[in-house]
Amino acid sequence: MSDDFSLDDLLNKSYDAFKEAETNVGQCNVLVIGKTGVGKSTLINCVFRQRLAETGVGRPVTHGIRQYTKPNCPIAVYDTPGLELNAEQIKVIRLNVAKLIEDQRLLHPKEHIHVIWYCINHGANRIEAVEENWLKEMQIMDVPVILVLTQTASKKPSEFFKKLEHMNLPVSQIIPVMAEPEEIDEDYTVKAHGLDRLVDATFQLLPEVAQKAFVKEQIANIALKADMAFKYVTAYVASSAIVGATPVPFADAPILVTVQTAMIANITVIFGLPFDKGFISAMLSAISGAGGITAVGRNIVTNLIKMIPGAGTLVGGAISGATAATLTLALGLAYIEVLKTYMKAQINGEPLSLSQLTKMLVDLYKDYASSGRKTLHEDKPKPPPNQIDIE
Ligand SMILES: Nc1nc2c(ncn2[C@@H]2O[C@H](COP(=O)(O)OP(=O)(O)OP(=O)(O)O)[C@@H](O)[C@H]2O)c(=O)[nH]1
Ligand SMILES: [Mg+2]
Repeated sequence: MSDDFSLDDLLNKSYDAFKEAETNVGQCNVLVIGKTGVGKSTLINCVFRQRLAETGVGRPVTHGIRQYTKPNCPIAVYDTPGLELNAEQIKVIRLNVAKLIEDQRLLHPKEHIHVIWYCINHGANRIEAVEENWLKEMQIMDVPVILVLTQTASKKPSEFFKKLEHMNLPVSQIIPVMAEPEEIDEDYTVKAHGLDRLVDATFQLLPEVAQKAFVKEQIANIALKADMAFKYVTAYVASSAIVGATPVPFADAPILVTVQTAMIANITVIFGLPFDKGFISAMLSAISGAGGITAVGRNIVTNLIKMIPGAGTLVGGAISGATAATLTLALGLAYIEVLKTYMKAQINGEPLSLSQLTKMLVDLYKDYASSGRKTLHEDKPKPPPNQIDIE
């Protein structure tokens, strides 16, 4: 019989699992290039949670290139602030960008420049020859480039966008965005758009070493976080089923809780949330059906089983593989849904109390466990692509 955990044990375990998950996120390096004023800083700040570019002037790497990082943040953004398109300056920066890419390539794959966002202001309505040449030069450097059309008012493909598409530029994709809402006048505001697509497209281009760090730190595409977290849940469900393949004596239920703890920790990290003792305690209390008790581990499993109608009680004092898998899947899916709601509320500045969140977790868990549903809830359908979002 394995020892059971107290709430404190479980909190410590959760903390360790969280730290472990954090050390496995890798590192992602994004290089943002574009003429001064196109909106590079605005873009960086809107995509990444830590407001990287806003936190000061960054560290000059070489002439014309600055690096933005934060402690414990697995993202580094390189920016070319104040870039004018005069021949002299372009020449220097082009050389320095090429050198940066080559130098980093000599290091561990974690340190490579993984993707370039080349920004052009949509309003400029043209691409200059010097920029076109630069893009061609970048092709040789073998780093994927996304052409970002910044400050694009309309979601409808514009003439400029179509023209760029026809130019067959050496870029992976051309993505129009409006990073921040733009007030046209007191009655009209253009909504932000396109960042979720930019994040999706970037993710597809990243090597594995950079993917998790990128998904974790960006806040422009919550569905991408949920999708990645879901893949982890699937893996944990498989290991719960193995734990339960020979039915788990109920006394060993804490083993199942250990698997679930690691799963919850990984989901939390993918959502880019810090380890919050109050939040985790509240969630644990909610699913164990009580607070401040000693044998929490077993209580959690008993309670998780009790919440599945029909699963009834433990057959012969053991948990079957199927039940173990059901518990873990329902818990993982419910937790992802809670974090999705929580992040969206945070981004929109809507208050959401701890008790609302814990109630949501319990309700979703019951719903998942009893319905046998095995997928996440869809986000509300996107508006048709050609709709202009002026409100
Ligand atoms: N509303 C709105 N304004 C934007 C957007 N992008 C840029 N701007 C505005 O354009 C101006 C320049 O944007 P920055 O992000 O500072 O441009 P930058 O490319 O970082 O410029 P440098 O640092 O000089 O190279 C700012 O006043 C921004 O508010 C956007 O998506 N929406
Ligand atoms: Mg800037």
